[in-house]
This record gives sequence, structure tokens and C-alpha cells, in this order.
Amino acid sequence: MEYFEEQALTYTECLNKIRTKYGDRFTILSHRNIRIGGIFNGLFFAKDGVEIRGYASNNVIKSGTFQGGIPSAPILGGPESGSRKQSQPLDFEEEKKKFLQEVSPSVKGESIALQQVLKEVQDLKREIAANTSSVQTEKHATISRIEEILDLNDFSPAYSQNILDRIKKEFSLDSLDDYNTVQDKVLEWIGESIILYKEEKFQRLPRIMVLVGPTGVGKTTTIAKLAAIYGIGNSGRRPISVRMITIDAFRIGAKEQINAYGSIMALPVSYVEDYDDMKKTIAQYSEGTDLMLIDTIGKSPRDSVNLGQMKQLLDACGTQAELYLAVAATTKLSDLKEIIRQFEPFNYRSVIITKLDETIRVGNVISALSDLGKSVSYITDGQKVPANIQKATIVRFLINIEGFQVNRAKIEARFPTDEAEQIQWR
Ligand SMILES: Nc1nc2c(ncn2[C@@H]2O[C@H](COP(=O)(O)OP(=O)(O)OP(=O)(O)O)[C@@H](O)[C@H]2O)c(=O)[nH]1
Ligand SMILES: [Mg+2]
Repeated sequence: MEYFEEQALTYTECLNKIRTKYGDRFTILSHRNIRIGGIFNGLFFAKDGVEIRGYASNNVIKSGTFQGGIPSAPILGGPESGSRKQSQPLDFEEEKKKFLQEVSPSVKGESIALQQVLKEVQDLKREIAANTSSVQTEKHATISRIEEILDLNDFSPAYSQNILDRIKKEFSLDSLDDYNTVQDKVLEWIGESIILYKEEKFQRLPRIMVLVGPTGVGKTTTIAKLAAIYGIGNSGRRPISVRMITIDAFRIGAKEQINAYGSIMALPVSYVEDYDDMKKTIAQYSEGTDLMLIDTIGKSPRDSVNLGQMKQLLDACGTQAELYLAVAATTKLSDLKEIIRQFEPFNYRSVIITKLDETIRVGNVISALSDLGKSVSYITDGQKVPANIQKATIVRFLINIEGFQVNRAKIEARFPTDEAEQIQWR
């Protein structure tokens, strides 16, 4: 018996080579695809080829005795096959296919097993994908309801997402069924996100409060309200000496407006034109004035040139001056954020929310302030001077959120209001 290893460009060619050498006395053990020829160790110009391994026996092989799992030997060996070869030419490609299909049942078995594994992996993948998407799309009813309410109240997408993520993190699937508990918790989180302005306990006199902000938000009206509650007094508080100062004396009607408030309340009003004027006026009335309330010209947040000029003028108020940004609660979220940013150079201490009476939605205000880390000091909720002004409280914002069943006693207990600090107008 002689083992052989033959190579050729095609299977047929290789078989022919073997046949030429051994006639019909050979048995094929294996074959494989190889690279033939080329230069640099076959790196370049090598061709695809076939290698067949087997052995040739010294005796003539009987038909059908091929090793390696070939059941019959029509191609090779045996006098019968030899005679058949003459009467019926062999189709080598066809035989090769058969050979590949039938050779090595373990390989075939492995490929079937492999295919099964593959199919199972694919099924599993599909199942996981389906489950994942169902987890994402099928929100718990409580989460969907809270999301709707946040949406309804104009909370910013980032703010809402934060709340929803927190619900998912802090509530188990079972506890989500208890809507009221989740709702109360969400209200609490919203309350915690509101930053209240803390006034300095001891103010250097005169205290100087300056209101800046966009046009028509209620700056002059708010100045008049503040002048009244401090200058006329409220709930047992003694009135203090108040002066209103305006830099908005040239616009038609502006001077008359503040003059009217001044004369009704019998409080003095000053008009200033520029930086020097401001310095002079403050110096002139510092002695004997407890509170100076400075009204400014409404500015579009886009008017950066005029904003810059106004800032220069207000620098004359000195560093002790407290600047407040007045914005209307009716302003849409994106504008609110823009205004809050554009007035940043004024270094305002806190925000006054005006016209709270004109909207039922406060999510825009709460999320804009929270997203940008600003505190809120006062809220105004009507045109009446001085009645419609309050120090901002968390409860006041929370009861304004539409869609939640607010347990007032509960949120008042959670966010107590310092009654002594409140403005109680008689
Ligand atoms: N509903 C409501 N209206 C208000 C409130 N505050 C002010 N207003 C009204 O808003 C309008 C504008 O108020 P002003 O005080 O003149 O506003 P301003 O910011 O000084 O306006 P400019 O000086 O033109 O920039 C007036 O009709 C006020 O009565 C409020 O809290 N609620
Ligand atoms: Mg005004």
C-alpha cells in the first residue's frame, strides 16, 4: 500500500493525475482546497487548487469499497466501475458534489448542528429585540400619566426626562401601580428643584433694588408695589423711607406712569439720565433713605448694544445694589431661557416672576429657573398695586401645576412658608 498526496488546479485534473499514476488501485482519504504556485512563498500570483490524499493498494480494489464514507465507487476503482466508465462517462463535478455531501458525516453533522445553533441564536436575538422594544414602548400607565401632566404644564424636555428617569429608578414596577404616591413624590421633587432667594438678613442702607427685564413685563408696576409695601408698611411693619428712581423718563407716558404712583402713595420719585446722574442722585439721597427702588427701560434681550449701555449706567448704583430680573410667567420656555441668559451680564441676584395670574402653566418657569440654576424672589399675580405681589413660595408654584391632585396640607408641611417673611397687605 502506498500513500499519496496529489495537487492540481481542479479536482478533475487532480483525479486524472492520480488515475494516470495508479490506475484504479487507489482510495481517496481526503481532499482540500489549497493555493498553488506563486512567488514569495505563494504571497503573489498563487492560484486556487485542490489537494487529494489517499493511498493506492497493490491489489485491485473491488467496487463499493471506498474508504472515507463513499458508499460506491463509480469514479474510482474496480473492474465494474472501470467497465461502467467506458459505457457511461463519469461526471466528475457531479461526483465531487456527492462526495462533498457524503464525505465525513461528522462534518456534515457538525454543519447541521451549527445551523441549528445559528437559527436558535437568531431566534433569541429576535426575541430579545422584541422584548427590549416592548419595554421601551410599553410604559407603565403611571409614568405615561405623569409624562402627560409634565407636558401639559410646559416643563422643559430635559426637566421632564429627569423626573421620569428618577421615577424609574426609585419606584419598583409594583409600587408604580400606586399613582397617588408617585404623584406626591413627583410634586415633592418639583418643589425641591425650586430655589428660593434668600435675602440678606442685614442690609446696608440705603438698600438699592434694581429691576431689569424685557419690555412690558411689569417692572414699573412691580416697583410701585414694592414701594407701597415698604413705603406705606404692611401687616404691622413700619413703613420705611422709600424713593423710586427711574431711568425711563423720556419715553412717552413712562414719566407720567411712575409719577402717578409716586403722588398716589406720596413717595418721592427721581429721574436720572446717565451714569453721573445716577451716582449723584444716589449720593444725594443716601442719607435719610432706607430703600431706593430703581426702575429701568424694558429691553429686548436681543438688543445687546442697549443692554450694554444700560449696564454701564447701572454700574453707578455700586456693588451693593441688588439687581432683579423681571420676567412674565406667560413667556414661552425657549424665550424665558434666552432672556435669563441674555441678562446674565447684569449679575442679577434673583428672578421676579410677573403675571402669574395670566397663565395656568408654570412648568416653563420652574424648569427654566431650575435648568439654569436661578432663584426666584417675588411673584406678582395681578395689576393691583400693591395687593398683587408676594414673596415667592414653593407652595405657590406647586398649587399652580395643572393636572395633579395637590394635597395642600401635605405640601405646606413639606415646604413650610416663613409667615413672618410674607407680605401681608391690609
Ligand atoms: N395680569 C397682570 N398684569 C400685570 C402684572 N404686572 C403688571 N401688569 C400689567 O402689565 C402692563 C405693563 O406693566 P408695566 O409695569 O408698565 O411694565 P414694564 O415692564 O414697566 O414695561 P416697560 O417699561 O414698557 O418695559 C400693565 O398693564 C400692568 O398693569 C401682573 O402681575 N399681572
Ligand atoms: Mg416700565
